[in-house]
This record gives sequence, structure tokens and C-alpha cells, in this order.
Amino acid sequence: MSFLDKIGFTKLKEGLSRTKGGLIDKVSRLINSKAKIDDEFLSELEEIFLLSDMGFDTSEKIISNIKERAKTDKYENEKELNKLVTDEIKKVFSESASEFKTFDFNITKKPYVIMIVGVNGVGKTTSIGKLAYNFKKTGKTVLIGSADTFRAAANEQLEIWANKAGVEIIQNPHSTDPAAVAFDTVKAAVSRNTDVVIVDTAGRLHNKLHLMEELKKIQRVMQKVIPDIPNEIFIVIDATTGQNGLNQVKEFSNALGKVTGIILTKLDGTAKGGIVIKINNEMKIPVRFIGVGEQIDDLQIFESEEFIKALFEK
Ligand SMILES: Nc1nc2c(ncn2[C@@H]2O[C@H](COP(=O)(O)OP(=O)(O)OP(=O)(O)O)[C@@H](O)[C@H]2O)c(=O)[nH]1
Ligand SMILES: [Mg+2]
Repeated sequence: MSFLDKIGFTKLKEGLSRTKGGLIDKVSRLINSKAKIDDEFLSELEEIFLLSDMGFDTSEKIISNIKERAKTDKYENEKELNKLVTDEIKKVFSESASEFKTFDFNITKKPYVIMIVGVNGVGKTTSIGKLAYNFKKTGKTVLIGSADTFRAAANEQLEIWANKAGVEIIQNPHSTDPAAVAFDTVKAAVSRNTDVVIVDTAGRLHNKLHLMEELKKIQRVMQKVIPDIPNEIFIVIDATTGQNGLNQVKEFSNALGKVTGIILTKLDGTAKGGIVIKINNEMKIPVRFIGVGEQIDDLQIFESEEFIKALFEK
């Protein structure tokens, strides 16, 4: 593991400290005190899972797999029991593991256009700053489009993040048409031969229908420059909002036709990390990135192995 990876891993562990203190410590304590898989153990485990926002279906699936395994697999001690339980949690993940393994991904056609959507306050703008920073670090050129024309201070906030990341931004403080700004951004990216475009959007409009119509229009208008963009639509979900996050994923993907990935933010602010496990199991859309803090380097590529390791490593 490289030096930078190590820092990343330490940050991940720090960011997940709340979930470790909640979900994971409870599981460890249960394993400590019971050391045996029986009905009581399973029902207590289920309670811990449900309290962590893992949701009923996902929780049931893991519990029943553990039950099955306990029939055939021996576990001699606490450590082995712990391994059995974490193995089963891991399995739920691997089914929809992310393919976005590095910020240094291969771009076949420039610009690679990423549209960021999500309800208000979930961390869209912040995540864009973090993404831009990470892409830039791998040597890519990045252009950010400021297509949240709804909120007055949105431009300024995005500009601060662009400066922090050291990338350029296309904005039009006088425009009230987000689609026009998105159009200008893609145009500029084509003429500058930019690698990655990231488009910020509003989280709140007068009503939800209006927001969805606006997002669709942004898509349509950008396609006048390049027909098959955006290459990615990432939806940002706040991990502290629990079950509601899943409804948001459903609503946005229904309205937009495609959502290609999830950015799960504020994992540092919740002890209920079970939402990651639930989203991975129940949505067919992969969690691509996780936000574990408010700083520019607090965005991590989501990798189930690393994630479980960070959660369970003492
Ligand atoms: N602790 C923590 N805070 C975060 C994270 N991501 C974003 N935030 C905070 O969440 C708040 C809202 O973030 P924004 O990026 O403005 O959210 P937004 O989705 O762009 O909001 P609107 O533009 O109003 O829709 C800010 O105070 C961020 O610092 C994270 O991973 N961890
Ligand atoms: Mg914003």
C-alpha cells in the first residue's frame, strides 16, 4: 500500500468512527457476550442492524445467511464468529460493487461529463469541490459548471470550491437559466479540450416537479453540444437522513431515466452506517464515493473491501 493510500485509509477510519462506535461496537459486544449463534443472538443482531438504518430486507438477508452458515461452519472462538458475521455483511456488498476504482480513470472521449443531482443541503456543491480536487490530482483538467441558478449564494460557494481545487468554473451570475450555463460549460470544455466537466444543480425549486423538469432540460440542452452526455449522473445522498435517502434515489432515477452512481455524504456524522449496506443491497445503483468530512480531501472512492476493513479493524 502506498503512502497516500495509507493516509486515505486512516482518514476513512477516522471518518467512520461514529459508525464504528455505533453499529460495529454493538456487534462486537454482542459477539463478546454471546459467543454463540442461537435465536437470541440472531434476534439481537437483527435489532442492531435495524437500528443502524440497514433496513428490514437487507437485515433479514444477512441474518438468514448467518443462520445457514452456522449449521455447517464451525467457529471455535470469538474471532472466528466475528469473521463469520463480517463475511456475511461483506457478501451483501460485493453483489453491486463499484467499478469506479480510481480517480485516475480512463477517458475515451473528452469531455467526460458528470452531472450532480440531489435534494437541497445533501452536499452536492461540496462533493463537486472534492471530486474536482481529486481528478485534478491525477493530472486531469476539470471544468465546473455552475448550473444552480436558484440559490443566490450558490455561485459564490461553488467558486470558492473551484479555487480550492485549483480548477476553472463557468458561471453566469446574471443568468436564471441553468440549462444555458450547462450548455456554455460543455461548449467551453470542447473548445478547451477539457477532460472532465462537473455540473452543479439546484436542490430545491418551487416544487419537486419543477426541479425534475429543470434537470431534464439541463440534460437535453447539454446534448445539443454532445448527444450522448452526461456520461454520469451522480445522485448525492446524505447518510444521516436514513431511509428517506432511498426514496430520493428512486425519485431521481425515475425522473431522469438514469442515475449512474451514488455519492453518500456525511458518513462521519452518523453512527448508523448501515445505510451504506442497505443502499448497496437494495438499489441496483452503486455507491461510488463517500464523504467523510467537510474538507477537500474528505471524499473517498467507495470500495466495499476497504470500507468493511475500516469499519471492523480495531
Ligand atoms: N460532516 C460532513 N459535512 C458535509 C459533507 N458533505 C457536505 N457537508 C456539509 O453539508 C452542508 C451542505 O453542503 P452543500 O455542498 O452546500 O450542499 P448542496 O447539496 O450543494 O446544497 P444546496 O445547493 O442548497 O442544494 C455544508 O455545510 C457542507 O460542509 C460530509 O461528507 N461530511
Ligand atoms: Mg449546492
